[in-house]
Amino acid sequence: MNKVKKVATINDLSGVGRCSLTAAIPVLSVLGVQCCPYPTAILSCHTGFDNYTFLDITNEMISYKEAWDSLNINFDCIYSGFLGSEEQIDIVLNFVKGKEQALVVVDPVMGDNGVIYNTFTENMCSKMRYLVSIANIVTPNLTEACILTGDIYDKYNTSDEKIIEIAKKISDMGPEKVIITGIIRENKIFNFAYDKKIGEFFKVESDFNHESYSGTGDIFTSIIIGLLLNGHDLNYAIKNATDFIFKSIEFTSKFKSDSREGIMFEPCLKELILINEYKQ
Ligand code: PXL
Repeated sequence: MNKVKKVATINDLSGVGRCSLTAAIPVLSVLGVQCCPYPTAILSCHTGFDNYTFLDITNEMISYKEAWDSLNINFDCIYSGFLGSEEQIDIVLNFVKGKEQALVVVDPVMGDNGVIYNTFTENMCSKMRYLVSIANIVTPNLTEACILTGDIYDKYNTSDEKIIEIAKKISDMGPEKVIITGIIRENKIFNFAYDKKIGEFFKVESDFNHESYSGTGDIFTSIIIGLLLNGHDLNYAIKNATDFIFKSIEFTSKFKSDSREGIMFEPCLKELILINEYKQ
């Protein structure tokens, strides 16, 4: 076990838009966890912008893994996010093999608001279902949860019963902890969690200002990972990740910013230090 926990963070590097690695690196670092980037692609901005460059680095990922494996680096956690091709999902599956000690967290980045990202094919969705099945923790939004289970995305039917049913279906695929993020009900937004081991289901709510910012899912999952690796429980992690995002949105909304630029979380990062230090 590492004194400072190590997270192999498989995600893209997007120059503008505060998502993926540019969210994971600062958040994990401030939580006292080492973020070891395993990049999947390099983009000038994330894909929500009208113009961006996209350098796929699938081939580099293979030699990157081989070099890491040859050094027997001991990761406490493997965290995967945006994956650009079927081959990249296979590379992640291969990377996880033989690292049974690592907590495997999969954010199945596939779509949002009922729409699948146009880089995501049906074959990639099937492979993603397999990757989810070998994860310990998954953090889909409702769109992604429905893609995983085959349920129809219906933003008007997000009753607790429906979300519990979907979370349990995902959990039956394999993961012990399923967190479904960003369920909107009028002026509130909820994150739901189901923990199969203790049979517990809970939800955390926060105010919703009807503005959707990029990258909040990546910040959320990074906070959950940092807090869990430091020994906090899931309920505490979700409550504080939700509050942190709410406070960052509150700050961001004071300015006329482009929501694709993400939330201005930088001035709020210091709060994560206090949240992390607090032990009941
Ligand atoms: O935050 C999800 C995400 C990550 N990486 C890239 C994206 C997106 C969402 O659009 O485009 C490149």
